[in-house]
Amino acid sequence: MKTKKRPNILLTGTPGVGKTTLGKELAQRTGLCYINIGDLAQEGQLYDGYDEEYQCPILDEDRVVDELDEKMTDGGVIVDYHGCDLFPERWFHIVFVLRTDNSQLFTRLESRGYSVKKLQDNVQCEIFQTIYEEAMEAYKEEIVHQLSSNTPEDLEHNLEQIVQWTEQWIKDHN
Ligand code: DAT
Repeated sequence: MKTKKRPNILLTGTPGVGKTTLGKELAQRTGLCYINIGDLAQEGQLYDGYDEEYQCPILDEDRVVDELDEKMTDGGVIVDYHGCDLFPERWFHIVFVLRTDNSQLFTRLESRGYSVKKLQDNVQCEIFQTIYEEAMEAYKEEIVHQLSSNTPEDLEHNLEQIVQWTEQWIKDHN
């Protein structure tokens, strides 16, 4: 029996913009598989050294890509990560860059107990739209979309839009 073709979706953006919240609910509503790259790296210890400045392990990007490649080729995966140029371009059918207003993002990250430096760096990353630009360079511009992620209403709206897009993609490709 041939299984249905399903799309791969990348959710990216600065830490705290709401990728995990959106991704998990999206997986519930679409039946796609949610993968958080941070958790995957932690579970498999897919690290290559330690960043003293940020006090965190450095992701071994090649091993992350190797680990996921087969699953991504099968399709039906939602990937959540605060970066996007480490993945093969062919993996994704659509890329969403979540965006949050600075003051709102600051409050969310503060409640995570981030250090002052990490807080400032992340809010700056959002101000300079670093991840959006990374996505526009790494993928075809027409598959990259920005989503406002400030309020619960934004979350619901984004969910509805992406569920609809996913259903349409499945219809069109099967
Ligand atoms: P990320 O995975 O991008 O780091 P998250 O999903 O963990 O972000 O969300 C960070 C916090 O913000 C968390 O407390 C939930 C909240 N949040 C997420 N999306 C939101 C939205 N659209 N409106 C209000 N709060 C939101």
